[in-house]
Amino acid sequence: MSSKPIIGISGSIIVDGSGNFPGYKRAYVNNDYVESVIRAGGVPYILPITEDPEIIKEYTKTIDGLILSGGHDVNPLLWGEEPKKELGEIFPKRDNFEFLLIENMLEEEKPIFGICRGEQILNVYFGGTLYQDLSHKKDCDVRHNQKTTPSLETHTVIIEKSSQLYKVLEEENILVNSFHHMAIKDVAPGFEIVALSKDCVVEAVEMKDRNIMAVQWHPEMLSKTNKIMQKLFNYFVSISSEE
Ligand SMILES: [Mn+2]
Repeated sequence: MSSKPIIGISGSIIVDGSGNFPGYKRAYVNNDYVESVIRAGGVPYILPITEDPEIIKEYTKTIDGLILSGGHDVNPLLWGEEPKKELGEIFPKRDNFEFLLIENMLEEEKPIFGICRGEQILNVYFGGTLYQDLSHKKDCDVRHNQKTTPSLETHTVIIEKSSQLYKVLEEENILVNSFHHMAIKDVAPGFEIVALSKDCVVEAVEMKDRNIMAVQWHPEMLSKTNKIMQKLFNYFVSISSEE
């Protein structure tokens, strides 16, 4: 292994709305993921979407750790629910890609860090369910889709003191940004809920024996100015280099 661990970041596809190639598909990740990994001493690799199992196997052999990035809603058919009216845009090809990535990372026994959609897809992969929209959750009255300024912390998260997350952040109460309308409903077997918002939305889970952690907010959008959030990437890069 190289001296700097290679961190794969699951990619997405954006359709170019303007310029010379309107309607053209581009493979991408938000650059904040790239910068957070570099600041942590890792080498970021963007993993373009494919459903070819051979290519995905090569991805996971090459990388030392995987970040599952944010994005589309997860297809509710994956946990046996019909789509409800409030469901946002889904991208089943990406769900399939990320399921295969997770499966191969588990085989390789390498760490995974899920962010936002990344937390949701991990929970569904391991047999949990999601709220298709937070309006379906009783007593949910915190704004979890803040609409503005990605780098602004808007709601409180309370962290379980016995968790790995607490060891990493060394804080019991943190402020996070929030750009989600889905959230974990039934947590998957093997996952521990380690952080909640004040209206009891699951904000972080972990599976310690498998080096999997996931958060519902977007630390990569905060980490440039917020030292606590950068610690998540520093920790993840450090465990990715341990094998
Ligand atoms: Mn939230």
